[in-house]
Amino acid sequence: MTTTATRPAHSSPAPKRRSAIVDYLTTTDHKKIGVMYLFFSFFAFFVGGLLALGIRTQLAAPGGTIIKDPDTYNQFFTMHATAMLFFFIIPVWAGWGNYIVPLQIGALDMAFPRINALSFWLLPAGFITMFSGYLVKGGPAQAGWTEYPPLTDQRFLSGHGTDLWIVGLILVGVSSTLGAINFLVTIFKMRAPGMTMWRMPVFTWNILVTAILTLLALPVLTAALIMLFIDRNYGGSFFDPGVGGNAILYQNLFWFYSHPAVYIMILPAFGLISEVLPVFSRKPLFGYKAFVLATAAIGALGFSVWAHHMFATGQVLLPFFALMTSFIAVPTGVKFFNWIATLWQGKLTFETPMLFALGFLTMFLIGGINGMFAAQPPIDYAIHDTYWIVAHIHDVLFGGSVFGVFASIYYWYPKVTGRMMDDKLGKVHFWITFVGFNLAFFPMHMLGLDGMPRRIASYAANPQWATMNKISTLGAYIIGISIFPLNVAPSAMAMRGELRFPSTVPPARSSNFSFAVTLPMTWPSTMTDFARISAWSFALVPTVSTLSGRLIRPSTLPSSVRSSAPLSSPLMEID
Ligand code: HEM
Ligand SMILES: [Cu+2]
Repeated sequence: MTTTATRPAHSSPAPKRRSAIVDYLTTTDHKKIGVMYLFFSFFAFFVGGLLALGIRTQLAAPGGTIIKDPDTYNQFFTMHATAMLFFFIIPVWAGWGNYIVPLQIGALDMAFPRINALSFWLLPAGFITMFSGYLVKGGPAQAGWTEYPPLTDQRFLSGHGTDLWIVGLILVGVSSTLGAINFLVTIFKMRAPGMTMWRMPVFTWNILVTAILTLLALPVLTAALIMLFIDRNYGGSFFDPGVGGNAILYQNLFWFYSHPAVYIMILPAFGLISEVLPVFSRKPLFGYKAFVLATAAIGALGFSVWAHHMFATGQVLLPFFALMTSFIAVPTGVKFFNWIATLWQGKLTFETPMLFALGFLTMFLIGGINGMFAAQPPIDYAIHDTYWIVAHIHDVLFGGSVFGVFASIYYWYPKVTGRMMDDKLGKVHFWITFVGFNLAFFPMHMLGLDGMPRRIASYAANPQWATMNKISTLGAYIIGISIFPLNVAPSAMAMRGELRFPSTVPPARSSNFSFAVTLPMTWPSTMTDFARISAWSFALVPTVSTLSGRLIRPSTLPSSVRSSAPLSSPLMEID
């Protein structure tokens, strides 16, 4: 690497006294932008969660309970999935990527800080656009998060909710594209001297592959959305077979993005889990290179399997897409071996991030296996559009991505705030979530096998369906309750005001360079301290010399680290 730019000590601007709000609204600092992404995505998680509880309440008993009009139900599951996928899971990882990647590679900030701020602000804009559908005649989008034509044809959905959904998603797409470019340039061009590609932490690697997927796949979705918009509003006929169009074309375009998008949602979680397991096993990650290559392989193969979502259309080459889908299990299996071998004979401790990481391993495994069933066309013909698919989606997205998100919150909270989250409450949070999750989603396998279709607002009085649905709804409420300890933990800690530096907390055992820099972004008690946080993370560009136990010249560390971590040797070793 030839990045040699150093920052003259005097260039740090004299801190102006600004209110924290103004500071955040105008910031281009990757850490603050990262924090805003996190807050925004948890807000969307909350909205999506409320809609989920509405869905589950409705399905608690045959015939439906609260929603009288099926259109309202359709809007619920459409906006639930939309909030969860596009405004929670994808942005939450962009948030951590923003915060963590520059720190992990020793970059001063993201490559294009202002574009970075724009990427963030496009998200609330997209959210408001889509959800303003609730204010227009006919309500918001309601044809499912896939918005397939002909369901979305003007003849069936003439209100503007669908159009607002399309425009909102295009805004989100612009946000993701700009974000991906920013990550790529930052990672390729701004690594500290000595931070070769093969020394990059695994989380950064996963963000890199995610960014490549985004950049290659997203234009196809954008094209499909624009075509759909033209069909609906300007008399286009791309997808209308009645006038020479092709409805299946939309599905091809949609899934050409949306299958890779499932890796956009899960790869960062893979990266995070690979940071957490070594720390709480006291061992380095087993097979770093194999892990990175498997990530790349998943990314590449991810482009050849989109049509497994379309088996039942009868319009795709079944053996090819079934085979390619089964191939993806191979690099995914490699990762599982990496993780298990990392745990093997380690000195395991079970703090909250580790519990969520182990929850991830077990639940994502189930999601991988029930996905393999769906990948076999003869089986898929039977379970397509049943609750089996809903079980599968949630096993991978909730049991996988969301468990990863929770692990990341407990793991990196001290990095962001300088404080630990309450581990006892964290454990309570984990166990309630784990039990609620399995109650909510496991019965859906049985419902699916028993033929209960997804996307229905009510069902006939079938005793077995009724029982399974009751259990599932109970589980959903337990998940809802489990969120409380998570909310209580930060405030409880803030009140106790216990400030611990990363050198005394588990993350410091990470081989990870980012923990060499303390930047407690303390809040809420000391909101005004924001102004005092320097604009850039590193006082000088650090030098990195090995993969694990990275050696960093102490003179380059901020004084807060130097004073809190006694240095016995001229070089500080982090392992
Ligand atoms: C509180 C936890 C959750 C519960 C109880 C829940 C419940 C449900 C239910 C019952 C459906 C099926 C609706 C239907 O087909 O009629 C559904 C659909 C869906 N959910 Fe969730 N969900 C939860 C969390 C999540 C999360 C965290 C994600 C993603 C990160 C997610 C993504 C989806 C998707 C993509 C669909 C498919 C919607 C469609 O068929 O168009 N859900 N959810
Ligand atoms: Cu797929």
